[in-house]
Amino acid sequence: MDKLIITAAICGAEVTRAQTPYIPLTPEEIANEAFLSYKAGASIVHLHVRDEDGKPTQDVNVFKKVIGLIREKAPDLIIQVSTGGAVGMSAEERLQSIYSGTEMASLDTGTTNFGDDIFVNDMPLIRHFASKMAEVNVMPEFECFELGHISNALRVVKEGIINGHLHFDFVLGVPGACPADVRNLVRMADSIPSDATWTVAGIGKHEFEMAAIAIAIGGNVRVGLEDNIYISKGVLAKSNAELVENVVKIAKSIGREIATPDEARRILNIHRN
Ligand code: KMH
Ligand code: ZN
Repeated sequence: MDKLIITAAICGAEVTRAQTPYIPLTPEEIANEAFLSYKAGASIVHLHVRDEDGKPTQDVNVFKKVIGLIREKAPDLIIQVSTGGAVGMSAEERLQSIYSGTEMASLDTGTTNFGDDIFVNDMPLIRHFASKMAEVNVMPEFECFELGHISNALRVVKEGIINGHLHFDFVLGVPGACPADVRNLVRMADSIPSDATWTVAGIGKHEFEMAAIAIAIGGNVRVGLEDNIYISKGVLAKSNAELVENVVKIAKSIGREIATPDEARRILNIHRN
């Protein structure tokens, strides 16, 4: 089995200070959380950013600022910006983040219910985002909230828009989308090409259960305050690093080693810009 790639999803677009006082919002707070997660064992950070009021933004200048701050402290950490942004943002607004000097970006490969909202990712949008990422040499991570989203990702590959190594993130447990269940995870992992890699983001209380299964069967893991704000039942995580540390503990307990950022680059066949 390859070493374990841990992604830390630092703040997301939806989590508020009312839900947890530990959610980082300013560029400095986000960069510091990214650094602490890296020290704890994360090799990738999945980044959203916020504006001065703490609201989600896809402003490329804010991404550049945060990425600059992260690189001062953790120059080798792999940055993966979100192109999902927040529900209701326009496609062009969402896509700005790929022009920030990032190595990777999320590419959401299907429309889904997202709580009470609809997160829109139709095929023209998916193709457009994929081709723009290819143009600037940004590696996509296919975010799949449903089994059918894997088929959409494979369509853009078949159409020749995306080439190279394929990496998937199965986001399981979003209200309105595919539940976080071991059979669903295994079915999705069995549905991607045999030379592709995958990670799982279990949402809410499913975060560590999904992580443990992925660690055991050769997948990779995403954790972070974007996906889950609790370290255990009713106890808020004080930082993203605490969530990462817990994944490292589970991995070590069953003998799976943790990848450094450069080892993750080799596994994912990423070439730095
Ligand atoms: N905030 C969600 C609506 C991504 O980063 O690509 C979308 C999201 C997915 O977080
Ligand atoms: Zn995200």
